[in-house]
Amino acid sequence: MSRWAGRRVAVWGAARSGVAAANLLVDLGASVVLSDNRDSPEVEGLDPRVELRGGGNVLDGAEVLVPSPGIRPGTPALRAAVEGGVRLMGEVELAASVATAPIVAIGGTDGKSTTTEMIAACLRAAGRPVVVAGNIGEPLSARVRDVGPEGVVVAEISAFQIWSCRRFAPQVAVLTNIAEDHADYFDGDFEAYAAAKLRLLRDLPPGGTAVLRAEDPRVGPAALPAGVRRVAFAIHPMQRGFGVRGGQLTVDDRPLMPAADLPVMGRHNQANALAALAAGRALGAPLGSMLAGLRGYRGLPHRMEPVRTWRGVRWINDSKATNPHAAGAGLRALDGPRVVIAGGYEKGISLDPFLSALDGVRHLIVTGQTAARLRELVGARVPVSMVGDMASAVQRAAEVAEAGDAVVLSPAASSFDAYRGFDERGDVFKRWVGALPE
Ligand code: UMA
Repeated sequence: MSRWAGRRVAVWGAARSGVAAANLLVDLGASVVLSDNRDSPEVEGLDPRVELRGGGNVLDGAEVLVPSPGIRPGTPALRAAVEGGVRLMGEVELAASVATAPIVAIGGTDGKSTTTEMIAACLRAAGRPVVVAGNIGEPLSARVRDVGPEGVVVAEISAFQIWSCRRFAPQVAVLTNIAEDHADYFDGDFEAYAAAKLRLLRDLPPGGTAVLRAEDPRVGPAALPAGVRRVAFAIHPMQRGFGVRGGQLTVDDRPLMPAADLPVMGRHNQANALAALAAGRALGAPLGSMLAGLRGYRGLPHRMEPVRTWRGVRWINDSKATNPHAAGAGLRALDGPRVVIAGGYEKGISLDPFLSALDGVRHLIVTGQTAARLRELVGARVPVSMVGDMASAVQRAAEVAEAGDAVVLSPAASSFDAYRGFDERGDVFKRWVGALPE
């Protein structure tokens, strides 16, 4: 009998994660109440055995509480529930507890989704059945049982998903870096955010592997549990682990393939590819097959995505650059003069990693909540235009760009000031770029 049989569980947040967790729990025999702050939550695909409540989050006698990632650790109702003795369980922890395939978990601030997709490409090229889930899109609880022990679950894990886990033990954990982001979610406490990121390593089992970005001052030297293998990667020469020397991706300083063979641009993507190779090797995939997988990798939408060449100007959509660090990495991946469209939701974090990547930029167009702050900080270094929306931003970029330039949507901010998510923002950008008259 399942350990959930007859147990009462509350799931908070009736969006994708909450619905998937509730469905999995009733399947395992639990009695589940799913609740949401919205008065009448509209949910799709909910198992009829789940009790759905609107107008606030409830426990209703539950001994375990599964909060959605969108619910912050400081939420008063959640604090009160924990103080009252309820046991917290993360949605990804619940999912992992029923997995029969090994899990590779990808965390860190930047490059998670691309690394996740690259790992999947490497493993598929090696003939392994793969499920990709987690923060990248479909909740882990919805997909974790779609693959058996011969396959691999490749899970992108955000800080929002991991803080609520008591135990989350993937076979392989990858940490890309830890940079400033999401200060608002953790009540302005960067150390709490960094700790949530490092939390991914805490429960690795003996025989498990941690794949760690060597250049990152927190990630490189991170403490590991006993018996866990440490594999380093970096975009500089590495005697041990995965590195780059003389334009070649290397393992233990032996050349593997020219970095230029990667179909996606930028040094940050070299780092993502090295992490993917390290993770795949830890799961037994042969390097040769994985290199073929990387050569065939086509990249994700909204990440330095080429949109159109218009009158000799290349338009690039990097809407996924939702923090200054990711935006800076994308801009550094380009050569030559360019026009940048930036701005978005104000998270109150330092914009320096973005500002330091503006060398050689011909014109900066700012919009959204962070527009005024960006304009003030840039000062006289780069000509700046301030505009009200994406349509005007694309229009202004078309006026100032010259043949040979690249125009990049590089927000350096989340999209929530004007859009439902980075994908909607990127789609709106692409639509306006597509509408520019020949
Ligand atoms: N709600 C309550 N009580 C509260 C607060 C919110 O009931 O106190 C309700 C809201 O009314 C809403 C629901 O909770 O109905 C929100 O749930 P959610 O925001 O967790 O939404 P999901 O659809 O479950 O999406 C989550 C992730 N969302 C967040 O982390 C904010 C998705 O990541 C993830 O893809 C999905 O699970 C599947 O795993 C998105 C994201 O923005 C892409 N992630 C951040 C990022 O990448 O930067 C971390």
